[in-house]
Amino acid sequence: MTTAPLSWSALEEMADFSTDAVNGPTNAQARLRLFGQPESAVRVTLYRDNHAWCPYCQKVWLWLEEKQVPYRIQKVTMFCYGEKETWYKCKVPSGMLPALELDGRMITESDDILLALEAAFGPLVWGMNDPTVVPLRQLERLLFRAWCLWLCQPVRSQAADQRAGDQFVGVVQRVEQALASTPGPFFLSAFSTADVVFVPYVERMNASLYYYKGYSLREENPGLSAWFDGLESRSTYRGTQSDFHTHVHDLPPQMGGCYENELPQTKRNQTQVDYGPWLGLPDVAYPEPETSRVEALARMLKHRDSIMRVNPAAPEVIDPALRCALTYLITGAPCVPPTGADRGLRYLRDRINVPRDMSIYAAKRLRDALETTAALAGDAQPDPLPTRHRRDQDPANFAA
Ligand SMILES: N[C@@H](CCC(=O)N[C@@H](CS)C(=O)NCC(=O)O)C(=O)O
Repeated sequence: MTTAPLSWSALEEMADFSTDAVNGPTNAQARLRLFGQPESAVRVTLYRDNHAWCPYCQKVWLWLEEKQVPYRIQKVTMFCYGEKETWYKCKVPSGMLPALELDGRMITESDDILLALEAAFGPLVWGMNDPTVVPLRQLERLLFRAWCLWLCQPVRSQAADQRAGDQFVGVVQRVEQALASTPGPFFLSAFSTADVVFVPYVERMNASLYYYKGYSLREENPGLSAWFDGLESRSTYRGTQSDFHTHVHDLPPQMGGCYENELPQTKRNQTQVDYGPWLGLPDVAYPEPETSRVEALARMLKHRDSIMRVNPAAPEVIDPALRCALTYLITGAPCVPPTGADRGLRYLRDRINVPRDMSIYAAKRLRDALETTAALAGDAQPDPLPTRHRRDQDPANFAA
């Protein structure tokens, strides 16, 4: 049975979702984090990317959240998304992120930032220069280089791709040994700086190798699988966690290209990441919270004007079409959108960004609602996402 789209005000009434961005769980929307302390306690400003995507920013972000150091957040545009803010170039002429102001002193380079934070607030269990952490930091860089060699070199032949993959898996075996050599799921006997250092790129490796190489890092390696599960037991990590779709389409401009192989598994993985079903992908394993749909609804309603303004479909098409998708999202009743809405709904499906816009399960539910509703109108797909830049995501179009 199909239904008529709910009005915006009826949808508003159903969007009963609120969180405390300042003192509640880790989230990508906050501009201030206090952890229950007074604002006068703030000594730190983190300059990070608008898209909550930059891996080096995630490292510092997670550290601050774990240590519960009160801080402000200033968001800056990355080059491939749009124009870098002039005020930021005055502070950091290279425009690079992250940067951190600590007691009025500007620091760049994520490792130097963590060292400065450790000096001011103490280490996250074991510090960056601890003799147990240093070899793990070196192993992380080794893994990073093997990943780049596999992912970011044009595929000359399947044999060459296989060799680069074998080399990467060889380094993964060393990571597995490191994880197996301590009790618990983490790199040392408790969650620490060592884990924070691995998080950003291992999360991006998991996504990109699944999509471009047909290789499931999380599923094929028991130590890393347990490590991801351990991370997901922490609300700090969940707040910074992205999904496969976001990563695989954000990485190419940042990395100068990601190159797929021709394995049938790669094609299957790409189909699932791009067209669904999104539930069941190995980008998350903790149980879905009951609030995922209502969270997606609330986030959509907050930004609906900008979302509709940048959509390629005409306003008189995308307005009811979006209400149809949100009606399905929140009631489960299919709602047929106007003719011609399929492309516009899928344009949005491709641009939900985790965790910038919402958490991972909320995004999966919303992608599903958009795709299910689009399919009732037709099979038109939007243009493929750009791979050399992401100016379709220019934050200037979404400024409050
Ligand atoms: N070595 C630096 C690397 C930082 C870096 O590469 N940042 C990238 C983003 S991930 C950046 O700011 N690029 C400029 C831009 O995209 O605007 C660090 O550890 O902080």
